[in-house]
Amino acid sequence: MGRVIIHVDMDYFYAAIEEREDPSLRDKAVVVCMYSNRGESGGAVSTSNYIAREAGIRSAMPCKLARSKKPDAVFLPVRKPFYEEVSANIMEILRSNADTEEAFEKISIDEAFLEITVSCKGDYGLAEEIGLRIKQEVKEQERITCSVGIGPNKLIAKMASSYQKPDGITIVRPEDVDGFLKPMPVKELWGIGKVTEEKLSEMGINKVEELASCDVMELIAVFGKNKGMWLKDAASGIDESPVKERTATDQIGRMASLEHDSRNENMIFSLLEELVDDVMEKVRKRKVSFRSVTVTVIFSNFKTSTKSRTLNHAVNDRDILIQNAREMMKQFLEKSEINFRRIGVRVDNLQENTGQKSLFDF
Ligand code: TTP
Ligand code: CA
Repeated sequence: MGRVIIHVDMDYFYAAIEEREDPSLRDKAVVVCMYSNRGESGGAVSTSNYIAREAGIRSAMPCKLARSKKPDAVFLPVRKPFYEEVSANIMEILRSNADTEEAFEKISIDEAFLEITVSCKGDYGLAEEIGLRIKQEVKEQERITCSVGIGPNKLIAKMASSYQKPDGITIVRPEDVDGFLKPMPVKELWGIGKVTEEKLSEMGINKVEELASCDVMELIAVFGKNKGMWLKDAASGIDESPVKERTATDQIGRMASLEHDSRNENMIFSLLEELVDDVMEKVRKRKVSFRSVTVTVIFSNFKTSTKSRTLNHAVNDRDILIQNAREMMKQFLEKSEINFRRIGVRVDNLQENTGQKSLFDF
């Protein structure tokens, strides 16, 4: 049975989060800017929503230029730590849809691969259902949209997810790979940069179809063995690289909904214990320790809040986790009168275990 891989890419991620937080932005052009120490006049565009893109605004463009293209756009500063919280929640939703905990690979703040070969039994109809379910879960739980690509390997899944954006889903079955790839310009192949594109163009190769039929020896002569073979494979839709977690520097987290929206301390703390147990099971399985603990609450009005603590040193101790998580949860309960809808707990700053088991070893 061939593999079935999903790639998920959030739509206009930073700007989408800002729209979610302030619904009055929804029909306006929104530009998220990374300001430099020279203030508003320096700085580049991180991203913008699709209304702003229609005015020609692009990532990495100077904010000043963006402002001249669309003076009535709303310009907001980047809030990276907040976007990272949202990202972590989304990654947990995605990971929970993969075949196993390990069949998951985050590749950036808003993109990940997951393997679903076993869950869909190799059937692309079932795979599409899983893709739609993921889109729905992300929309319901985080209220932002994503685009999904499904294919027989990472290369095809990645390219499929950008085929229909925003809020799209594109399925490329093994028998459709050739038809999908061949008409594309070579620069659309995931992994081909500007320099490679130019070198290929000098060789008279502009379309994927031309690259696929090129003699591999000719490619090796220009690009070297590894790259030459990779180009030939990629153009033929071949990619055997596994979906694999990259490092332990990630985080481990769990979120779940309460039985019903509530501020009942017993109900909240008992769910928190379950989440902590799930997190600890994974911490042990991955043989890591953690240095920060984060608690997230999604309120019944869908507002999301998080609190984090950094510990003196890395531990893998359930008691320390539950104690910190409970304390932060208590602060949420004291501060807010709104019912809780979902809660989450997460550990970050992971380190490989070096032998010590708990705080007592320090
Ligand atoms: P992308 O996935 O490249 O872009 P996007 O999610 O904003 O839009 P799309 O709908 O086309 O996928 O990048 C993800 C986030 O990374 C983006 O929201 C902001 C950030 N980013 C930068 O800060 N600078 C950049 O130059 C780019 C490309 C992205
Ligand atoms: Ca994106």
